[in-house]
Amino acid sequence: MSQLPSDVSAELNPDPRPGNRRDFVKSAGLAALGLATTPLLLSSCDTKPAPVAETQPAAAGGGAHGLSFPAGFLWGTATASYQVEGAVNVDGRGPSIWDTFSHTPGKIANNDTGDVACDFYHRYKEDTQLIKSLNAKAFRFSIAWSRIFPTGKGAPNQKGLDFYNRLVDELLANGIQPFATLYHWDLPQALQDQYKGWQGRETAQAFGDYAGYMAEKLSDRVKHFFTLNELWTFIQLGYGDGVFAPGLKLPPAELNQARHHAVLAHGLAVQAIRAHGRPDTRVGLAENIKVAVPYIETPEHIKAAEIATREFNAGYTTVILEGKYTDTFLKNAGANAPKFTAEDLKIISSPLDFCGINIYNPEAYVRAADNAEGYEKIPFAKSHPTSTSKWELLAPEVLYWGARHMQNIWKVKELYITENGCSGTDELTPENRVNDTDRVAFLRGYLSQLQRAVTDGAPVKGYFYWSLVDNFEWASGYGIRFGLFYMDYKTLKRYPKASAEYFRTMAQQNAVL
Ligand code: GBH
Repeated sequence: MSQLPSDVSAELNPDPRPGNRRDFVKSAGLAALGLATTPLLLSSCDTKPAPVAETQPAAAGGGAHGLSFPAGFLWGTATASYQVEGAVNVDGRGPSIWDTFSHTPGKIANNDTGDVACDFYHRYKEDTQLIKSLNAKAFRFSIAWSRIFPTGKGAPNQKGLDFYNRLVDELLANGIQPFATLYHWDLPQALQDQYKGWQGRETAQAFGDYAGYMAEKLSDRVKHFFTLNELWTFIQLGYGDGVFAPGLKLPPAELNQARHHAVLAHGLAVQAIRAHGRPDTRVGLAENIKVAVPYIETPEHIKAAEIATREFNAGYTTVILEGKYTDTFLKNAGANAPKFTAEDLKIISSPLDFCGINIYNPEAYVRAADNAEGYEKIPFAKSHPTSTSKWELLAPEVLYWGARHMQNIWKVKELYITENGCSGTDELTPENRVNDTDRVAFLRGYLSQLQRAVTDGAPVKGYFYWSLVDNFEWASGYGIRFGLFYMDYKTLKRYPKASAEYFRTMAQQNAVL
């Protein structure tokens, strides 16, 4: 058991019941579901088998002590640079599009900015102890490109690199594996100014160079890299809807081209990481795959959900894993389709070692339909429950189907849930407690479904809860809280929520409890 940091230990039960690690336990009666599906396509994700412990055969047990995960299942939490670091003018960091956007009045709730955020830049040691207190053995963080290359390219900034060196060393010294994301939306402002950001192919090129540099510098210690986080989100909301940085509302042809440059950047980064990283460096992506959930788990609806999922992700995961845009995608785009070469598609679909999926809510419930598409969406009920984030329609089974679709549609051999989490009202009591029963219920429900997916053979090797600590929630500012630890933004003190104790017990026992 890891030690709790002294200032928070009083908040957590210091002596949860002893570990009861068991191997893989079948959740009886559920294993048959979803197995009737046929793989549609070959994937580029399966070329390098993972050196990860094999799932153990079923052992005795189940029931009283919860639903177990296989031995070696990785429990972690996640954050992103702009959301937690603060220290925006420190040690030579260049400005990013999120500095510009958050400082534009009216763009962010309450006009909040990431100037201070959680001050993770200075408190990463304290936060490493929080991670350790959760019994988490992995931490997913992102690197601020403009700390390394203040203008996106050119001469690297040693002081920026040194911060990530210190962070990685601190994590490793505490038995926590670093999983590094190279881009979580904080594009160097200079690249936005010079090339119109992702509208310019040059930005993709610069990203490849930066990725190669990071692999060269960190891959002696960082073994897992993610290229870009959630291409859908930063392209659609940043360049299409204008609600995220850089706040553009591009017409379809230009939006499609920007999206193409982002997937190209992913491929160039994969190649650069292979070229410059140590031979055992492993690379994947972290995409918020749009999941179609079969509204009844019968073969025909499951099939419909697979068809729908492949189309929902046509401009992102599908082209990355298949090396082509789907016919429907190109037909719908018509004259606005992106311009690309066969060579681009080869780069975009460079083989990956694993896939990360960020999953919160389904894109849609679907059913089989006798139409050209082969599926139809069932609109969400107005009363469908959400978290305090109104977009977060709650449906624990989305975690099951996200994992199963990756396995069945694209034959992915190694998967991580790179984000999953729940926002809540999170009030601090006079005793400094946060009774986030909603988040505990969320974790129990979603992780039960994840355990079912693993039991049914989905190759999920780990789970990263979003987020370690409340942080800058983009356009929603600090009003929306996702953390296992509560942030008092006035004092920058962190307090464990009830969900932190819940998580640490699950991580310790490797089971849903
Ligand atoms: C993730 O996105 C992000 O990777 C992470 O940085 C973020 O903090 C976390 O989720 C929680 O939101 O502003 O109403 O237009 C999850 C997918 C896509 C969900 C964008 C919120 C914005 C809705 N997100 N969406 S809105």
